[in-house]
Amino acid sequence: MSHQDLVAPQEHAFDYADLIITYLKQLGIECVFGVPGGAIEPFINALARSERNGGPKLVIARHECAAAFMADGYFRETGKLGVVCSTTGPGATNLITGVASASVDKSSMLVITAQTALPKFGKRSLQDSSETAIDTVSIFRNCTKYNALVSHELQLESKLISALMETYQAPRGPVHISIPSDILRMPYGHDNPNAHINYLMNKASLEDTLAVEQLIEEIIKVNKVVIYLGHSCAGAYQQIETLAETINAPFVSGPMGKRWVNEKHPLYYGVYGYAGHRSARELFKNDDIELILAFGTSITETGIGGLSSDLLNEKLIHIDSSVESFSRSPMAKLHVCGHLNGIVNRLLNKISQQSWRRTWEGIELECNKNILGGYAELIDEQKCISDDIPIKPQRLMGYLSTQLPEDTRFFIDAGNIWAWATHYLTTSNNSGCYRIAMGFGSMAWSMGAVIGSAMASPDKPHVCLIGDGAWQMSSHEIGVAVDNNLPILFIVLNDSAYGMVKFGQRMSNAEQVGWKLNQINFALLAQAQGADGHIIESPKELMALDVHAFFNKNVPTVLDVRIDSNEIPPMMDRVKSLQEGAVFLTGNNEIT
Ligand SMILES: Cc1ncc(C[n+]2csc(CCOP(=O)(O)OP(=O)(O)O)c2C)c(N)n1
Repeated sequence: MSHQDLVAPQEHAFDYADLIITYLKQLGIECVFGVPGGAIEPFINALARSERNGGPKLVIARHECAAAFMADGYFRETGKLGVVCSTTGPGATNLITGVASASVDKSSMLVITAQTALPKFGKRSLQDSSETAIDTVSIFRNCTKYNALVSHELQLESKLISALMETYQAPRGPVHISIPSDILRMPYGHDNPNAHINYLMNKASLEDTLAVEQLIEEIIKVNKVVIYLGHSCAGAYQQIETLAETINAPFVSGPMGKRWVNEKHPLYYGVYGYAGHRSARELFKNDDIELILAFGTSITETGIGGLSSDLLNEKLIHIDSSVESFSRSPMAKLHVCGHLNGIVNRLLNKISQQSWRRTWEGIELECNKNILGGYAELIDEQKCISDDIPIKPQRLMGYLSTQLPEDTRFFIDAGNIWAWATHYLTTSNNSGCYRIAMGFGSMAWSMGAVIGSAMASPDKPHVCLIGDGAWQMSSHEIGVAVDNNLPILFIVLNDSAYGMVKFGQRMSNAEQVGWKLNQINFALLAQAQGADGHIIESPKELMALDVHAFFNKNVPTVLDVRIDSNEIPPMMDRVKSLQEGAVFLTGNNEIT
């Protein structure tokens, strides 16, 4: 909001909308993302009052779906809570894709939608969203952990607290409360909330101690262990790495777990699953493996779900902080529920007491350093340093892997960039700075998410990698980055196509239809939107960029990179799975 917008209209009694914001303030939330108008206005007014007093402020998105993606990005950066709001009817329905994405990817998010005023329920007022109209509460049911209509003002506080508690507990996910506009503006009666909820930040750490003991017994019996890291390994990597080193266990990750690992660690064999590495696949073909320890995974199609059930049946131990994900691994020999850090620490204590020596002696476990400094085996790795024009996407990944600061926050959109980044983008940062949304797989996720993250940490380098199709779905959101002086670097992989669709159709011998897009000058478009923009046509132009200068500006930059549209991304798994309607992948993503 600008300063003119923040002039106080009149004296105001503390109302229920103010109460919600007081709770958000307790949780240290700085931003609420949304689009104003209609029935949500009492909440928007409360946010204006809050911003004047140094509390959470409104960040205005251009579309509610992007606002939800922003809230997801804010959560991923801060680990706190993403908050998004919308008006009734179309505002709420526009949110759905963003909330569904957060649900599948397990992001903490509070979704506040306005509801029709109580006396107008069912009277077909404009944007009626009550249960006899376009019932927005039912629409959110399948993509939220907690979902409630506040039908009396005295319910609001307890329903809000229930929602906040739910979203902070594993498995994380969005919660929704639908609040009639008349309740939002009702006076609360006093100026302070009834509860202090900071303790919600301390997650409960329940641990299945019996299963942990069994886990220790299983590990004591064997020598050859492989470790797999999934999406939910936040904060546990250092201990898992120490465990791997202590027992000399090679480790792999899923495409989303990649963000928790140091890819330049010699025991790291790369990504298993979508667009993964031959080194990781070969590792699992080793008959001598005795145990697979899978940490923080929901056993998804794009990750370890692709392993043959034989291997999983006999050898899998599934360790996660939520029992919910065990329903995906009925074949496991053991389920261990608890805080990953705590479990690994107990294992390490036990192992050091026994001074174990683990060995893979006699087994070929060859992994050489690749051209980007990692140990995963890359397809055609020379392309990562190719000077060919047009620019090879592999070359762009090589550039990003070697030229950007280690703490760069990468946001990867859906499209071919999923495969390019999964396979080639190589970093040693293991603190979750590589961000991808592969659960729901919505195009344009990265555009909102990078903005939400940069709102939380504007001084950290932020890069969004996105195809030209997804960019056209969401490029208007760049206005939010311009308004907020965010120096985000947007890199558009311009191939004038829905490239993933193009290659998917080709690889599966289907009709070649609907993938062509018109050639657009995205640099010019960016300039028209108040950002900086450049077209990049050769590796030489890429290398000449002063990328650090981009991060020190007060506007975003768009690089319209004209990539070689004939390069085939390593995505054969996805094609096979779509063809077969398979639940699990084959684990073989080589293009044949
Ligand atoms: C919201 C949404 N609509 C459709 C899809 C299906 N889809 C996946 S990738 C893709 C094409 C992406 O094209 P682009 O953004 O240009 O990236 P490219 O694959 O060319 O690199 C489509 C249409 C999707 N994942 N999400």
